[in-house]
Amino acid sequence: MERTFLMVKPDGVQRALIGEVVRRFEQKGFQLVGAKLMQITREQAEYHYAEHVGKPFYEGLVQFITSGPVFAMVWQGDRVIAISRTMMGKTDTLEAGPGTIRGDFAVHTNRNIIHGSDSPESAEREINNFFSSSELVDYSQVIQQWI
Ligand code: RTP
Ligand code: MG
Repeated sequence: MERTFLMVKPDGVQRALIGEVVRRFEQKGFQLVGAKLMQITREQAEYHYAEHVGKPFYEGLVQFITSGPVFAMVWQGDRVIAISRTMMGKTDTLEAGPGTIRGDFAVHTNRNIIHGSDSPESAEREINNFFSSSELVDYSQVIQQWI
């Protein structure tokens, strides 16, 4: 079962969009396996955005992502990495279509509500940056199915 790291960024938390984001992924059919509201450290942010070091937007990006609480999540399901990127919409909000999270809620590319892993390698790396294994549930251990 594929897993991905998704995060409601500080703008999304402040705009009260946590529930809206969670609702979309639940209704799509993915399973939430871990979640927490947290203030990320400068070190975590630098590790998370290491691929962007040296780009003109890097420093602003790190400042933004550490500027307030984020809602960090791990979701699982078939092709969840690619499908969640489609549900998020394009990075450039001009190209993020209606019906996507960024298309529906974001105007500026650097205030774009949500992060999602872009590959299996980045998903593993990002999950480990924000969660310990004890914070993730294993649904195969569930004894009774209620739904
Ligand atoms: P994210 O990592 O946050 O999920 O976003 P992404 O994959 O869609 O985009 P990425 O290329 O990884 O860029 C990370 C964040 O940096 C900001 N950005 N600004 N040209 C620009 O001004 C520019 N390019 C990227 C965006 O806020 C993007 O989410
Ligand atoms: Mg990215």
